[in-house]
Amino acid sequence: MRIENGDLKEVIRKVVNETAIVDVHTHLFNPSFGSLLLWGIDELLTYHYLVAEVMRYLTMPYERFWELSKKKQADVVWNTLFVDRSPISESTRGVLTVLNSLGLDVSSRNLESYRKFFENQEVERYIDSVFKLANIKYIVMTNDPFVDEERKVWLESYKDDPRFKSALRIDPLLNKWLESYKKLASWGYNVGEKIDSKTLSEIRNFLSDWIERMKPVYMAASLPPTFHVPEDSVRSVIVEKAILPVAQEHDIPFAMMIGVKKLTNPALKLAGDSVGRTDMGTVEYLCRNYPKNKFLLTVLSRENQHELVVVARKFRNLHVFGCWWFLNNPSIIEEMTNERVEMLGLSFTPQHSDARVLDQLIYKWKHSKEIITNILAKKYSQIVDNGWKLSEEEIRRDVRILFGGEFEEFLKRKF
Ligand code: HDL
Ligand code: ZN
Repeated sequence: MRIENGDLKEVIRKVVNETAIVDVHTHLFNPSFGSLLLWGIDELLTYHYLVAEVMRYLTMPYERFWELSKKKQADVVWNTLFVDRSPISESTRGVLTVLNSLGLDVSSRNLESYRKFFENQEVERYIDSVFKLANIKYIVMTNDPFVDEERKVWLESYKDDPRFKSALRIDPLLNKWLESYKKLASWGYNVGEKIDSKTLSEIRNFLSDWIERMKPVYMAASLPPTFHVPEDSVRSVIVEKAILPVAQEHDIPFAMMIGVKKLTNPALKLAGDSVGRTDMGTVEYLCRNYPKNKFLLTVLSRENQHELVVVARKFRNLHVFGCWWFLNNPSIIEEMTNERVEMLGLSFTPQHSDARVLDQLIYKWKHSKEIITNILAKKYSQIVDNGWKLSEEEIRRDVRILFGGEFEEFLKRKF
């Protein structure tokens, strides 16, 4: 059915809302991980984004906040950011979007009534209703074998859930080698501090063992702005001599998440990380010198985004995804998604939720889908104005591509 310009935006909005989403990066866990899966109002209110925001108004020592119970921390956030001031930041607005989407009375501002609602939820059924509300096909978890509590589940009680695919996360291997090699040794890998051929071969065995166990969609690491390859560093050698050969052998991408300045303010804990601009020359070097490897990439600094898109145009083994973390705000999502469509067409994945709390899937996707709808409406109307005839089916095809289709095609491609 041909669409006239007048109906275009409504058709796009409908298609965007009806297209099931592949969420390529989250910190959610399937039910077999128990309490590692966070959900409910007190987790929403104590999300580290909101902790950073609430601390700006408080003089209490950071330690005192951390000593409070989760519920008391949530009370402080609610009173400071929602009652004493209007919740117009992206993360506070997000909490309201969740409550409203769940059919709760946001105008009541009655935190206890919201708590009652969540207390009455049963986690498995609640997962179903959140996935349905957000229209999620499946999410990709962040699975770190260096986290004791998580490793225990993988080794003893993991149960597969097709809605929760895994990603092997290896930050400690790359960023904390002096601690990690001791852990690898304690797990029976014959590694030493020195990165010699024996240690590299054992690191490859460690990665292969966990790939066999987790069946991950990709291997991932968050990396500092100073991430450089090649360089005379442990990290650079492990990337080139262990991660890339194993990734190619198992035909999975290496997902680089670059630009995090860890613990700029350590007292804020998870909320204490900051951002720095990175040198995209490393990405060019890796994509050029490892043409048979596949790379997923998201970069944290807004100042890197234009060059990120240009680099993606140069390398078909590079797939760009998401508006990550400090970029996941309407004003920047709009800028980034426009330049990505303008230079990459549909060959990228515009968004991931990065959800740490299950219910965040609802708001992170609702907010982004509004922006993506507006951008697509503008881009399609420009070609319709040139006489291009467009059908609803073609829009449905294109949105499927953006919401995970191209990502899945990229995973299948052999270079
Ligand atoms: O390293 C990452 O995956 C980041 O997303 C961090 O987890 C960060 O704390 C975060 O949650 N950002 O949204
Ligand atoms: Zn993340």
